[in-house]
Amino acid sequence: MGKSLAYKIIENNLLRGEVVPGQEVAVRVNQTLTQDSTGTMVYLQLLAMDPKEIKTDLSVAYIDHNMLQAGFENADDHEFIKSVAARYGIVYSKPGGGICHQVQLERFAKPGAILIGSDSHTPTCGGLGSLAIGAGGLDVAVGMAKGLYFLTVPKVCKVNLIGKPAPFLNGKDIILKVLQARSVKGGIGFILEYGGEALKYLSVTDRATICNMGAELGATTSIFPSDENTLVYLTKQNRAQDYTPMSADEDAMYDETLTIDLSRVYPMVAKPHSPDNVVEVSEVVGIKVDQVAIGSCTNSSYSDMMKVASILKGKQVHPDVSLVISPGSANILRLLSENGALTTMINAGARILESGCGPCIGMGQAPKSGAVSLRSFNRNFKGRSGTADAQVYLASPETCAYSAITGVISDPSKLTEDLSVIEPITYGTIESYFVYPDPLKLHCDAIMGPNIHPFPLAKKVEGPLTKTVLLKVPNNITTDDIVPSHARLLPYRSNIPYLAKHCFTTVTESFHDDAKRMDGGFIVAGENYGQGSSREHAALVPLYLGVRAVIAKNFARIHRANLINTGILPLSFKNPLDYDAIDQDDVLVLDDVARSIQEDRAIQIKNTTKNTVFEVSFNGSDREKEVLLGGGYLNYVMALDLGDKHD
Ligand code: MIC
Ligand code: SF4
Repeated sequence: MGKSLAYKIIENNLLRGEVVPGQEVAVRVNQTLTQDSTGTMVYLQLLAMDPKEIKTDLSVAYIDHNMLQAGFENADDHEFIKSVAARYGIVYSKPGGGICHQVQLERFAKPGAILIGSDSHTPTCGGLGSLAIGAGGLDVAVGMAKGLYFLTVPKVCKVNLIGKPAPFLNGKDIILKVLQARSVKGGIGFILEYGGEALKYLSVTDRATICNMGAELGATTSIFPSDENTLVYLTKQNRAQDYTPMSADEDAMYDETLTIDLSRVYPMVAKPHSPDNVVEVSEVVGIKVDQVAIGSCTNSSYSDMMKVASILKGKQVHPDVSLVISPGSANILRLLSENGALTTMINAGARILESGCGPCIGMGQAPKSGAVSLRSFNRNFKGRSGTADAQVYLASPETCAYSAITGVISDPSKLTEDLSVIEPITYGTIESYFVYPDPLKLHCDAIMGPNIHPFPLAKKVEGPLTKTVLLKVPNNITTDDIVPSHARLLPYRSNIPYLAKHCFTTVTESFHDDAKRMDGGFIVAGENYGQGSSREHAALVPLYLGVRAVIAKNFARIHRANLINTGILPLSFKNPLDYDAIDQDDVLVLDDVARSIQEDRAIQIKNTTKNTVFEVSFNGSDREKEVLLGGGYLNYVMALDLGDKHD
């Protein structure tokens, strides 16, 4: 029986286990990437393991998130990451070089390779056929130190693309259409594998946009086969030698199929405050916009920027709109400056930002109070822009650029300009933002400025546990809710006590004080708890505040792994209706918890406030049980015997 592309890549890199959905396997990690806001933790953990050398073919440490240097903190983080990169032979991408996913796509990603990144949008490189997976920081540190990654084998959904897309259509419209069909929970437990007769119409960068926002569906990753379009892209990046044609077998079996007719997809927009709150742009045309932001790892490619320039050519940004543009990499910025597109943007009145995440993670450009901000980004969670009451809409760069001129949300299918982009024969490269490993610096010391603090250590799961429900939250709580991120907080990603003061502040102001007063406790949650970012701070901060278990209807994949890695129990209701019968401040007793986990039994929970009993389960692999019972992943991994399959 034929195999999907995703399963072929897993099998090619299999170290342990069987490729059966729901089973945990260990795979060889070919490449890793980190970015700076998760990177400080990753590299503190790598230092704790202190391997002689890294085991990947290539690891890259990007600086792209914490670019504002309002104080010494971010610069300290950059220096720390740079020094650890030198110590272990990791490529360092300096601030200004570009957004990790865009640069990885341009310079390093390879068809068929397994890439693990400490950022939830790592799947972007699925656009050229890598199996690229977002993971918690410790998983990425282990990927570098031990060359392996543990993965619960997902099911595979084939997304069958048919029909010819209209010229105004962007990969963004296609993935928003998928989000509309499947919701932010719709990809959980799946890899989305794209195929079908319409593949030929999609460039690698459109494919990358689609894979990028697969993260918003909760999918483990998304992947496209590598074909002629991939070869064209790699050739233009001067690395045709990295091309390998890879695809699913003709008779591949899939667990599900979703067909999308691209000839019937129109410009789409996600309304506040969730990426799946999607409608056609035509339904919201005319809403006044205050800010337009174009860029991010979703839509900052050369062709996206060129389409924006075509729309802005000879026009002026509306007087009531602030337009900010951040090209995805220094190389794209260079190309735009050489071919005059940058001049076009400046003439139109755009504010040009350096190549980085910028406003996407609230690193500057917070909109005014109550503003409507239209963004070509991937997340519009409440408050993420840095302005609590801003209304953030997500759309394609074409929709954004057109709306920036008109001052209201506008439908790019009405544009008369020719938006086709003539790509250069070669994109060329810039080496100046990379610091490559230097044999003389291997084993050098890490430079730890005062902003670098140690991380809290996981606790062993022991019972019985008697604690209070500190907080009860609804479905789809994001890691942005658990540990908010914006210009005022991002500089403290290596200062867990500081971040703890802001834990859950989008939900309640009192979580930190309640947790301290009650010496920790439990969190009760609905579905898809911990969706969004990969930040393991959303587990480390609750760990620091004494949270011992999260009892939820179900969990987002990366966050669940982060909870286990830090020794916090992710427990699922046996009967989801029991969620309704618990309130904040109830006291719960978890009996015999360690033994129940060991023996795969349901865990009995007594609600002593309500005088009721209900059951939860852990549902984890043997390894995950060992990690929890042994005091976290770092302990586990330090004692790991790699066996003879791993060289
Ligand atoms: C995001 O887009 O939410 C981030 C910021 O890139 C995060 C990583 C982080 O929190 O540092 C992500 O997507 O994983
Ligand atoms: Fe950066 Fe935004 Fe992409 Fe996250 S989603 S990596 S913050 S550009």
